[in-house]
Amino acid sequence: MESQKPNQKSLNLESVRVNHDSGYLTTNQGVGVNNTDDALKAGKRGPTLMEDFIFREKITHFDHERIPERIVHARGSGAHGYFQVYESMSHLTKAHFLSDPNLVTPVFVRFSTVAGFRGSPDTVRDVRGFAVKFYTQEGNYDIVGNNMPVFFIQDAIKFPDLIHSIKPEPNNEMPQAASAHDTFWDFVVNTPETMHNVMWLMSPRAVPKSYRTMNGFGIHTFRLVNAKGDFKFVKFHWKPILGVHSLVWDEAQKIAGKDPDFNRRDLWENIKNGNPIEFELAIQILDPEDEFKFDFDILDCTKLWPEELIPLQTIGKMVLNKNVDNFFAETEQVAFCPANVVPGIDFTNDPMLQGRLFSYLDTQISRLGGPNFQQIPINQPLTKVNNNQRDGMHRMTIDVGQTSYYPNSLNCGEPHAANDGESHFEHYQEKVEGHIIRERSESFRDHYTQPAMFWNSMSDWEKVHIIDAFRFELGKCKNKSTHQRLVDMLGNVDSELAQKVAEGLGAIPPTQAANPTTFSSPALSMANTPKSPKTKKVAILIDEGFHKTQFNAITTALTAAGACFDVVSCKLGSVTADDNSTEECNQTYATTASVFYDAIYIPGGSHIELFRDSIDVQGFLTDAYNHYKTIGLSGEATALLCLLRSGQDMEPGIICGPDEDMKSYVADFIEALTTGRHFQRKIG
Ligand code: HDE
Repeated sequence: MESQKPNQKSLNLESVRVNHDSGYLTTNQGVGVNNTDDALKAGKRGPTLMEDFIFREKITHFDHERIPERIVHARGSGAHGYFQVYESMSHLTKAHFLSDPNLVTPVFVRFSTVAGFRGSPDTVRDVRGFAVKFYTQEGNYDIVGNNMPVFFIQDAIKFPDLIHSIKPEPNNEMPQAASAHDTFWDFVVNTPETMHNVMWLMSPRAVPKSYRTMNGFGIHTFRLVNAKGDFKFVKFHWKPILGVHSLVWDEAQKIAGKDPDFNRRDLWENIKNGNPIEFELAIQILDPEDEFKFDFDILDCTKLWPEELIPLQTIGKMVLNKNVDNFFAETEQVAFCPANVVPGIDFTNDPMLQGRLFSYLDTQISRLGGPNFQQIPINQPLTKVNNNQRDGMHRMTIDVGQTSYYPNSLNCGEPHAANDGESHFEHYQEKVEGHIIRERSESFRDHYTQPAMFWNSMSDWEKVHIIDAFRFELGKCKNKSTHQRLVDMLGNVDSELAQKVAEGLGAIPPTQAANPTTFSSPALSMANTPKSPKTKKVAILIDEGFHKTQFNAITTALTAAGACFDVVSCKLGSVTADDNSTEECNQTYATTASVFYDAIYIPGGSHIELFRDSIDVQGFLTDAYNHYKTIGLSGEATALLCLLRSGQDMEPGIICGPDEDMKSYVADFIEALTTGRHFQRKIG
């Protein structure tokens, strides 16, 4: 059930929604059509006639159904919702939507991957886009962010090179949606400023479990300006209430084949089922006097602000609660732009941000076919658009009147320049001076301290993931000199990391390894993220003769904990339990797999005899085990322990039992499910 907050101001999409559930077919001119299956011909087997305007119109429209996909972030999924600030932030900003806790601001969010084409799988190793459009009462405001707090390069002029290197190679258009190829890593080893974002890209953050469980970051340093004209530097963060959770690499690869829409489906179904998708907005604030206080430049977007130095303040919440009606009209046609700001929020001189302020408007003009894309319903602000811009491709409004210029007398000077009492944007009057120069600031030169801090902050399992990822990615590169150069680069980050990657690649470990810092930031590790059983999904494997009481105990507990489950068997339909009652199976071994679940549970019963020799059950158990997931075996099902690599050993996340009434068994299972993955388990 999709819900809407009672006083949620809705977007103006209602007037353009068209239901096609009744009535007769027509052409685009509204002329009725009684046959849409046969073209007009001279004789039943004769040539098709040019005069068939019905045929020509239908085919012509079809021929032009596609628009250019986004050059980056082509693959995305969107949802509607709302944002509300917890307390007035008017001491920091004059933005209305951040000043009034009673104000409910509609939002549209688009999550995306970066490198893949529009039809590429969701679970590839990549940065994720996290773009939010706030339809505020003072105009549209966009935070066009990513799920990692830093970026690969420091100057926007390098962006085409970065993207050309990561996209499929131009001679053979391979590989799709992957950084694991020669050109990307060739760019990396020639561009040391990429090191920090590359560390994040090799970490589990690059394979989020769902769009609901990843962070968002505005990345750049922005400015908040209050009514008095005072400003503070600010960084924006989105924090998922359910915590930040990722896939493991083997799982991500399997899902990419079995369900390329995995993240999109998860978002869609959770909204459809009425599960709140919640992110808190948090900010880091820096006084202008502290601009030069740190060993990094706050205008350098390859650096983050450690939370331990500049703490996060949580200021509001965003809830996504409505799916789109039409993917193309909303998710595909939405146009984000970092230059979309409202009074009270302003830019800084970050050279990446400055470049982006140009690029997005420019790209929309070719992607959406002209300068009027703001008039597409999903892009329209709630406020009245009032100016003298006219005409152009696909103009939707009929602009009435004789004048389309300012100043004018013929229209009594209207529309007029906003007065002091009327909401309007004024740029912060920063004093700037300098020589015209094509150079990078000295303060942008350190490329290794923060990657080292990131590495120091990782838990053991995150470190293993990172080492394996480097070995995988570079292992896919044919050019051996790239291997060595990357290992040498890693030597500037951490000697152990460089050593282990070198081992995997058959490269020479760097002779001079330097660890530039011992500083670590616990906030950067996913090990410290909130954990919850809510919306987690369990596969319950059953067959004829399963133990109904045990089944009921688990399903009741899962529902109470806000988790959900699929009942999986070798065929769809009902399966008879030991008490002769029946249970409906909604998935089979052909339609689903362990990789789609957070845990599996097998109740006891006579079906265990069948399960011992079942390749399907064994497959489920092996994958769940190797992906560190909770495995629940009760009653006779404990005999299946022998199918696990560990044999009879009790290991973390393997819940065997039960006690008489399943009470403590069920509690243990839910606790293990809440924990998530059991990385202490030894695999391999
Ligand atoms: Fe983008 N980026 N970008 N980017 N970006 C686009 O705009 C660009 C950068 C981000 O769901 C494009 O509408 C340049 C950083 C997201 O529709 C394009 C530079 C961050 C999305 C573009 C960057 C982002 C885009 C392509 C270097 C994180 C998808 C289609 C200065 C803060 C938004 C489009 C959506 C999309 C340019 C770097 C995030 C070409 C030149 C840094 C989430 O305009």
